[in-house]
Amino acid sequence: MGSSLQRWIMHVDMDAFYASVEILDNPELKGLPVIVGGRSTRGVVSTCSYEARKFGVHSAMPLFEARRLCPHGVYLPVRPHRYAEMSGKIMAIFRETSPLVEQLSIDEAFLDLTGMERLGGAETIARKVQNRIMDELKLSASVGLAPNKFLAKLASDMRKPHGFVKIASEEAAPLLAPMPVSKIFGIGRSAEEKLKQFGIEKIGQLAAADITILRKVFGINAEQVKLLARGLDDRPVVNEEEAKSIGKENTFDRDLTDFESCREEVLDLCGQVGWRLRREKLAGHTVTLKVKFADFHTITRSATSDRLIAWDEDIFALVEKLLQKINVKPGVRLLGVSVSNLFCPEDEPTLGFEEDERMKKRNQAIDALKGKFGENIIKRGIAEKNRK
Ligand code: TTP
Ligand code: MG
Repeated sequence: MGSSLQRWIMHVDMDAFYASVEILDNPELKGLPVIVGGRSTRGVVSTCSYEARKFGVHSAMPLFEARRLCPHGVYLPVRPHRYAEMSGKIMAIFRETSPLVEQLSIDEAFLDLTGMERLGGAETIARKVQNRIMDELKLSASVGLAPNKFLAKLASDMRKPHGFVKIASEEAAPLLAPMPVSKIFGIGRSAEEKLKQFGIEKIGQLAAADITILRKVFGINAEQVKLLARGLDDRPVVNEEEAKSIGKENTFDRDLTDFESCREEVLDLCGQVGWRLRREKLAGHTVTLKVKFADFHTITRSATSDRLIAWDEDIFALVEKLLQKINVKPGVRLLGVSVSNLFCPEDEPTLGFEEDERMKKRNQAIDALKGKFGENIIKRGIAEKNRK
């Protein structure tokens, strides 16, 4: 990998984050199955305590199903501001620890701990971070420490809750070999199925696979996937500039009161944001939907994806979900869509698979037209029919 300095990357992911914050604020709930969801989440579980997981309850499960599996659980509505507040305190500890912190979502981040030997070395520092979160914030985090991002994230997930897993370079290949290929982020259902047709189900088989076979499944990303399968990943930890985002918003002449017209406007905005992103050769991990209501009350809702997002369809898929959770009946005056957590895709493997290829072609065709005739030449999808 060129560099002589051994890299140490730490990945921290909070345990049952929303539920843990609820228990922090209501200590009498400690040890009980606590399920958080509802109100602004359209009846699905956001997360639940590990006690509730024993009953089979998990994130994104409909609440009625959770109630069936765990009728004696404590059901609480989400309190996004409170979680964001605690998230800020956690991130502050990270930023005191390392100058290189990359926040991935509300409850997880990478910290680059390379070259901190004089401060006691990576493991000492990583344990100190985990202890500080417990001592100062009374919250439990799981930690992975490894020579790269891929392994660090894998490690933090291995002994949840309150795990601490360190993976050394030489341990990576034997550890990965028996794992299913789906453990590699970016390998979804369809790629998994294709690999299976070639008899590849375990990461070890992927690491040893013929590159021409992998090209059939992963296209230009085949080499990258093969490196990941061998436990190699040289993506840097990137300080995200929170202020940096690309977005577009639209104020309407008349307030929108039905979901369908909001959806159309949002689709149009996604097309504009996607075009701007691609023009700047950027892609992002986080999409944000901003809604200003008739009474000027404004809310923002964000979703973060492991994958880099730059195609209109990907942006829209996430934003549409966010929109579905919002009651637009009171009247929507303004809608905005933005993408943040930006990177140059070349810096990161966007494991684009076959369904992405069609999307890519479609987006590129639109981009070519917009580049030639200006941004307003095309409105995306359903928005087209209602415009002159
Ligand atoms: P996660 O880190 O995926 O889950 P978690 O922290 O609750 O539990 P774990 O110990 O397995 O890490 O997500 C962080 C928070 O994001 C979670 O507490 C609630 C929210 N969330 C949702 O609202 N919906 C979802 O589908 C998921 C996965 C998370
Ligand atoms: Mg978590």
